[in-house]
Amino acid sequence: MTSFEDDAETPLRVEPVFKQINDMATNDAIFQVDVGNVTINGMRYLQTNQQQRFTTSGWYATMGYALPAAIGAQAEFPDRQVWSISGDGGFAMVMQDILTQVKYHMPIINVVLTNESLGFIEAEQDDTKQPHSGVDLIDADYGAAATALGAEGYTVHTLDELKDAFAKAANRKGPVVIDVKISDLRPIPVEQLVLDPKTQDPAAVAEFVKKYHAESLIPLRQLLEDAGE
Ligand SMILES: Cc1ncc(C[n+]2csc(CCOP(=O)(O)OP(=O)(O)O)c2C)c(N)n1
Ligand SMILES: [Mg+2]
Repeated sequence: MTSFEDDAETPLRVEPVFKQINDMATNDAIFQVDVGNVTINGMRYLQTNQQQRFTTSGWYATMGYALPAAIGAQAEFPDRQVWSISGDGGFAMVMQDILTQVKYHMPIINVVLTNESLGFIEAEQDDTKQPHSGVDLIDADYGAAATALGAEGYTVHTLDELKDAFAKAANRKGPVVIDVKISDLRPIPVEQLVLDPKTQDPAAVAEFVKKYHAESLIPLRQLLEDAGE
Protein backbone atom coordinates (compact mmCIF):
# COMPACT_ATOMS: atom_id res chain seq x y z
CA MET A 1 0.00 0.00 0.00
CA THR A 2 1.38 3.38 -0.89
CA SER A 3 1.81 5.89 1.88
CA PHE A 4 -0.45 8.95 2.04
CA GLU A 5 2.28 10.99 3.65
CA ASP A 6 5.12 10.51 1.19
CA ASP A 7 5.82 14.09 0.17
CA ALA A 8 7.46 13.11 -3.10
CA GLU A 9 4.92 10.52 -4.21
CA THR A 10 3.50 11.19 -7.65
CA PRO A 11 0.97 10.80 -9.04
CA LEU A 12 -0.90 11.39 -5.82
CA ARG A 13 -3.60 9.16 -4.47
CA VAL A 14 -6.96 10.84 -4.18
CA GLU A 15 -7.30 10.58 -0.39
CA PRO A 16 -4.82 13.35 0.51
CA VAL A 17 -6.59 15.66 -1.92
CA PHE A 18 -9.87 15.22 -0.06
CA LYS A 19 -8.02 15.65 3.24
CA GLN A 20 -6.87 19.07 2.04
CA ILE A 21 -10.40 19.93 0.95
CA ASN A 22 -11.87 18.83 4.30
CA ASP A 23 -9.20 20.76 6.21
CA MET A 24 -9.90 23.95 4.27
CA ALA A 25 -13.70 23.67 4.06
CA THR A 26 -15.67 26.19 6.07
CA ASN A 27 -18.61 25.14 8.24
CA ASP A 28 -21.17 26.08 5.60
CA ALA A 29 -19.18 25.24 2.47
CA ILE A 30 -21.01 24.12 -0.66
CA PHE A 31 -19.50 21.21 -2.61
CA GLN A 32 -20.52 20.73 -6.23
CA VAL A 33 -19.25 17.36 -7.39
CA ASP A 34 -19.00 16.11 -10.97
CA VAL A 35 -19.85 12.71 -12.41
CA GLY A 36 -17.42 9.80 -12.56
CA ASN A 37 -15.07 8.17 -10.10
CA VAL A 38 -14.96 11.66 -8.65
CA THR A 39 -18.56 11.16 -7.46
CA ILE A 40 -17.67 7.97 -5.59
CA ASN A 41 -14.65 9.62 -4.04
CA GLY A 42 -16.63 12.72 -3.11
CA MET A 43 -19.32 10.65 -1.42
CA ARG A 44 -16.75 8.68 0.51
CA TYR A 45 -14.21 11.27 1.49
CA LEU A 46 -15.95 14.64 1.89
CA GLN A 47 -16.77 14.94 5.58
CA THR A 48 -19.84 17.09 5.29
CA ASN A 49 -21.83 18.44 8.22
CA GLN A 50 -25.46 19.56 8.48
CA GLN A 51 -24.72 23.16 7.45
CA GLN A 52 -22.68 22.26 4.41
CA ARG A 53 -24.24 21.27 1.11
CA PHE A 54 -23.21 18.62 -1.39
CA THR A 55 -24.83 18.25 -4.79
CA THR A 56 -24.09 16.19 -7.85
CA SER A 57 -26.02 15.27 -10.97
CA GLY A 58 -27.48 12.16 -9.39
CA TRP A 59 -30.34 11.26 -11.67
CA TYR A 60 -29.08 12.24 -15.13
CA ALA A 61 -25.38 11.84 -14.25
CA THR A 62 -24.45 14.81 -16.38
CA MET A 63 -20.72 15.23 -16.71
CA GLY A 64 -19.64 18.85 -16.60
CA TYR A 65 -22.15 19.55 -13.82
CA ALA A 66 -19.87 20.71 -11.04
CA LEU A 67 -18.41 23.88 -12.52
CA PRO A 68 -21.66 25.56 -13.65
CA ALA A 69 -23.36 24.33 -10.48
CA ALA A 70 -20.64 26.06 -8.49
CA ILE A 71 -21.31 29.28 -10.42
CA GLY A 72 -24.99 29.00 -9.52
CA ALA A 73 -24.21 28.34 -5.88
CA GLN A 74 -21.75 31.22 -5.62
CA ALA A 75 -24.23 33.61 -7.28
CA GLU A 76 -26.94 32.59 -4.82
CA PHE A 77 -24.66 32.45 -1.77
CA PRO A 78 -21.91 35.03 -2.35
CA ASP A 79 -20.70 34.79 1.24
CA ARG A 80 -20.28 31.04 1.35
CA GLN A 81 -17.26 29.04 0.30
CA VAL A 82 -18.05 27.16 -2.92
CA TRP A 83 -16.15 24.22 -4.41
CA SER A 84 -16.28 22.64 -7.84
CA ILE A 85 -14.71 19.19 -7.76
CA SER A 86 -14.41 17.39 -11.08
CA GLY A 87 -12.46 14.84 -13.05
CA ASP A 88 -10.31 15.85 -15.99
CA GLY A 89 -12.97 14.62 -18.45
CA GLY A 90 -15.80 16.60 -16.88
CA PHE A 91 -13.69 19.71 -16.40
CA ALA A 92 -12.47 19.70 -20.01
CA MET A 93 -16.10 19.73 -21.19
CA VAL A 94 -16.98 23.01 -19.49
CA MET A 95 -13.74 24.72 -18.53
CA GLN A 96 -14.49 27.72 -20.72
CA ASP A 97 -16.93 28.80 -18.02
CA ILE A 98 -13.96 29.69 -15.84
CA LEU A 99 -14.36 32.90 -17.85
CA THR A 100 -17.75 33.42 -16.20
CA GLN A 101 -16.22 32.95 -12.75
CA VAL A 102 -13.51 35.47 -13.68
CA LYS A 103 -15.99 37.95 -15.13
CA TYR A 104 -18.07 37.97 -11.94
CA HIS A 105 -15.09 37.75 -9.56
CA MET A 106 -16.38 34.54 -8.01
CA PRO A 107 -13.97 33.07 -5.46
CA ILE A 108 -14.84 29.50 -6.38
CA ILE A 109 -12.25 26.82 -5.66
CA ASN A 110 -12.19 24.49 -8.66
CA VAL A 111 -10.39 21.22 -8.02
CA VAL A 112 -9.60 19.09 -11.06
CA LEU A 113 -8.64 15.47 -10.43
CA THR A 114 -6.54 14.56 -13.45
CA ASN A 115 -6.12 10.79 -13.83
CA GLU A 116 -5.79 11.00 -17.63
CA SER A 117 -8.83 8.78 -17.95
CA LEU A 118 -12.59 8.66 -18.15
CA GLY A 119 -12.03 6.59 -15.04
CA PHE A 120 -15.60 5.55 -14.32
CA ILE A 121 -16.08 4.22 -17.85
CA GLU A 122 -12.71 2.49 -17.76
CA ALA A 123 -13.97 0.64 -14.66
CA GLU A 124 -17.22 -0.27 -16.42
CA GLN A 125 -15.23 -1.68 -19.33
CA ASP A 126 -13.21 -3.77 -16.85
CA ASP A 127 -16.38 -5.05 -15.17
CA THR A 128 -17.92 -6.09 -18.48
CA LYS A 129 -14.67 -7.68 -19.68
CA GLN A 130 -14.22 -5.28 -22.57
CA PRO A 131 -10.92 -3.96 -23.79
CA HIS A 132 -10.37 -0.31 -22.90
CA SER A 133 -11.71 1.85 -25.66
CA GLY A 134 -11.95 5.62 -25.90
CA VAL A 135 -11.23 6.20 -22.22
CA ASP A 136 -7.66 7.47 -22.23
CA LEU A 137 -7.30 11.24 -21.99
CA ILE A 138 -4.21 13.23 -22.73
CA ASP A 139 -2.79 15.28 -19.91
CA ALA A 140 -2.99 19.04 -20.00
CA ASP A 141 -1.78 21.77 -17.71
CA TYR A 142 -5.17 22.94 -16.49
CA GLY A 143 -3.56 25.28 -13.97
CA ALA A 144 -1.80 27.15 -16.78
CA ALA A 145 -4.97 27.08 -18.89
CA ALA A 146 -6.93 28.62 -16.01
CA THR A 147 -4.29 31.30 -15.56
CA ALA A 148 -4.61 32.11 -19.25
CA LEU A 149 -8.36 32.54 -18.76
CA GLY A 150 -7.75 35.04 -15.95
CA ALA A 151 -8.12 32.78 -12.91
CA GLU A 152 -5.46 31.82 -10.40
CA GLY A 153 -4.19 28.44 -11.53
CA TYR A 154 -2.05 25.77 -9.91
CA THR A 155 -0.94 22.41 -11.21
CA VAL A 156 0.31 20.04 -8.55
CA HIS A 157 2.06 16.68 -8.65
CA THR A 158 3.18 16.08 -5.07
CA LEU A 159 1.83 16.44 -1.55
CA ASP A 160 4.07 19.44 -0.91
CA GLU A 161 2.78 21.20 -4.02
CA LEU A 162 -0.77 20.28 -3.07
CA LYS A 163 -0.46 21.81 0.41
CA ASP A 164 1.19 24.89 -1.05
CA ALA A 165 -1.56 25.42 -3.64
CA PHE A 166 -4.30 25.04 -1.01
CA ALA A 167 -2.54 27.51 1.28
CA LYS A 168 -2.40 30.03 -1.56
CA ALA A 169 -6.03 29.37 -2.50
CA ALA A 170 -7.02 30.42 1.01
CA ASN A 171 -6.02 34.01 0.11
CA ARG A 172 -7.79 34.06 -3.24
CA LYS A 173 -9.51 37.16 -4.57
CA GLY A 174 -11.29 35.43 -7.43
CA PRO A 175 -11.57 31.93 -8.90
CA VAL A 176 -8.84 29.39 -8.33
CA VAL A 177 -8.22 26.21 -10.31
CA ILE A 178 -6.12 23.51 -8.68
CA ASP A 179 -5.24 20.76 -11.15
CA VAL A 180 -4.10 17.74 -9.16
CA LYS A 181 -2.35 14.93 -11.01
CA ILE A 182 -3.70 11.78 -9.38
CA SER A 183 -3.20 8.08 -9.99
CA ASP A 184 -5.78 6.19 -12.00
CA LEU A 185 -6.47 3.79 -9.14
CA ARG A 186 -10.04 2.67 -9.22
CA PRO A 187 -12.11 3.42 -6.10
CA ILE A 188 -13.49 0.37 -4.35
CA PRO A 189 -16.56 -0.50 -6.46
CA VAL A 190 -20.02 0.70 -5.54
CA GLU A 191 -21.59 -2.35 -7.14
CA GLN A 192 -21.15 -5.89 -5.91
CA LEU A 193 -18.28 -6.34 -3.50
CA VAL A 194 -16.44 -9.65 -3.78
CA LEU A 195 -16.07 -10.27 -0.07
CA ASP A 196 -17.88 -13.47 0.84
CA PRO A 197 -15.98 -16.77 0.48
CA LYS A 198 -19.18 -18.64 1.39
CA THR A 199 -21.10 -17.44 -1.65
CA GLN A 200 -18.32 -16.33 -3.98
CA ASP A 201 -15.14 -17.86 -5.35
CA PRO A 202 -12.65 -17.73 -2.44
CA ALA A 203 -9.74 -16.99 -4.79
CA ALA A 204 -11.65 -14.05 -6.26
CA VAL A 205 -12.44 -12.83 -2.74
CA ALA A 206 -8.78 -13.01 -1.75
CA GLU A 207 -7.78 -11.07 -4.88
CA PHE A 208 -10.46 -8.41 -4.30
CA VAL A 209 -9.56 -7.94 -0.63
CA LYS A 210 -5.89 -7.57 -1.51
CA LYS A 211 -6.54 -5.16 -4.39
CA TYR A 212 -8.76 -2.83 -2.36
CA HIS A 213 -7.18 -3.29 1.08
CA ALA A 214 -10.63 -4.49 2.14
CA GLU A 215 -9.54 -6.61 5.10
CA SER A 216 -11.85 -4.83 7.52
CA LEU A 217 -14.98 -5.03 5.35
CA ILE A 218 -17.63 -7.53 6.50
CA PRO A 219 -19.77 -9.43 3.93
CA LEU A 220 -23.45 -8.44 3.96
CA ARG A 221 -24.47 -12.06 4.67
CA GLN A 222 -22.27 -12.01 7.77
CA LEU A 223 -23.76 -8.72 8.97
CA LEU A 224 -27.29 -10.10 8.55
CA GLU A 225 -26.43 -13.34 10.31
CA ASP A 226 -24.84 -11.44 13.18
CA ALA A 227 -27.98 -9.33 13.44
CA GLY A 228 -30.03 -12.54 13.72
CA GLU A 229 -31.78 -12.23 10.38
C1 LIG B 1 -22.46 14.36 -20.59
C2 LIG B 1 -22.02 12.97 -20.27
N1 LIG B 1 -21.31 12.27 -21.16
C3 LIG B 1 -20.90 11.02 -20.85
C4 LIG B 1 -21.23 10.45 -19.65
C5 LIG B 1 -20.79 9.03 -19.33
N2 LIG B 1 -19.75 9.10 -18.29
C6 LIG B 1 -20.03 8.91 -16.96
S1 LIG B 1 -18.66 9.06 -15.99
C7 LIG B 1 -17.68 9.37 -17.33
C8 LIG B 1 -16.21 9.59 -17.18
C9 LIG B 1 -15.85 10.70 -16.24
O1 LIG B 1 -14.49 11.00 -16.42
P1 LIG B 1 -13.77 12.11 -15.56
O2 LIG B 1 -14.55 13.36 -15.59
O3 LIG B 1 -12.35 12.21 -15.99
O4 LIG B 1 -13.89 11.52 -14.08
P2 LIG B 1 -13.21 10.19 -13.45
O5 LIG B 1 -14.20 9.07 -13.64
O6 LIG B 1 -11.93 9.93 -14.18
O7 LIG B 1 -13.04 10.55 -12.00
C10 LIG B 1 -18.42 9.33 -18.54
C11 LIG B 1 -17.86 9.51 -19.91
C12 LIG B 1 -22.00 11.21 -18.75
N3 LIG B 1 -22.36 10.72 -17.55
N4 LIG B 1 -22.37 12.47 -19.06
MG1 LIG C 1 -10.64 11.37 -15.16
